[in-house]
Amino acid sequence: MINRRRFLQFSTLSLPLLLTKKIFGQTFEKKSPLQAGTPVVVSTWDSGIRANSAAWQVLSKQGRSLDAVEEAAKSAEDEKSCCVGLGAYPDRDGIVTLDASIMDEFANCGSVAFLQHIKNPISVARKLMETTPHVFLAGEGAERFAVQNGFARQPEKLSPEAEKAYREWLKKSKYEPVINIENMKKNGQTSMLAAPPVFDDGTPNHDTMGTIALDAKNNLSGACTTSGMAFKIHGRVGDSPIIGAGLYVDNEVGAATSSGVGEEVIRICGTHLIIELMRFGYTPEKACEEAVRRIVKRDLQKAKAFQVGFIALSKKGEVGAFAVQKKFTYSVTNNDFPKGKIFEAKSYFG
Ligand code: SD4
Repeated sequence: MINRRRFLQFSTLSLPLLLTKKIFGQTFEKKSPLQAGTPVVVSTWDSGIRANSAAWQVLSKQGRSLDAVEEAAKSAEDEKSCCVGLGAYPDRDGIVTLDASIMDEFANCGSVAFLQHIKNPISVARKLMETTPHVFLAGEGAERFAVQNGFARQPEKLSPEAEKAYREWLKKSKYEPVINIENMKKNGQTSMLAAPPVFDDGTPNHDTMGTIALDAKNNLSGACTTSGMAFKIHGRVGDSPIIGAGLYVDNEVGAATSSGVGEEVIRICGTHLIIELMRFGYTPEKACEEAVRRIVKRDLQKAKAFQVGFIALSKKGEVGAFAVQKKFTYSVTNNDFPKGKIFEAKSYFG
């Protein structure tokens, strides 16, 4: 529902007419900003505003985008949430397994998947990228690599919130991915698996954190970190640690990342597709839209019941996003909005 129109100065270059709307009690820009300039950081979801602020500490001091996106991901991993880090919801066996990936301006990349007991998977991914010839480690080998490189092995223990959600899930043991899990209750919806937007102690919740950034030297990087789909089959890996699916960066073109049902993103090599479309002239938003259309086209009926959202950033500092369903939000922080600003992506349905 559009409730007002106004001009918004997003950059020194453009004064686009933007439509705003109110959801979850907050005002979101409905149309993507066209030009966010340099430096800029963009993260998935409204909770991305906190990840962005960690990244902005680096970017605002002329720091490197790679350091910025790692800080953003770490800040999400350190917070309590349903969907990132060791406090997140477990798989169907009650075990938390984590996926993360990182990519820099030289197309160096590092990923870890199905990693247990380690607090900051994103830093393990970076370590792998910077100190070995490999790009992807999984499971026990990834854990061993982390410990050998000084990462502390944490005890296996669910957070109280995850324990509660898991016990609830065990009553039916049904795999039921939830659209916009982070924002469900804000939206008046309920589900057995709905994560609270705010935990009992006041900590705000958040979903998978994908972050892309362009630094003052005009270099792009990206990071993505998640516990994957709650109550997944033990060993399941989603799109987030797969380069070209949940994250892709090409320093000549742009960077993109995703959130939502990873299987759908993997099938179309989502973020690689977006970057290739941008290479041939699509704006970030149009490229994200085309990726969403490919997903939806494969199975229209099925697509009505899941969410996938993409965000993309061009080498010129243009920002765009698109999602299958409504209410996919993302956060942008730049010199115009040093405290960050939340936008709602356009979507295929709604
Ligand atoms: C996955 N894409 O593991 C992740 C999960 C996610 O919102 O983004 N949830 O498939």
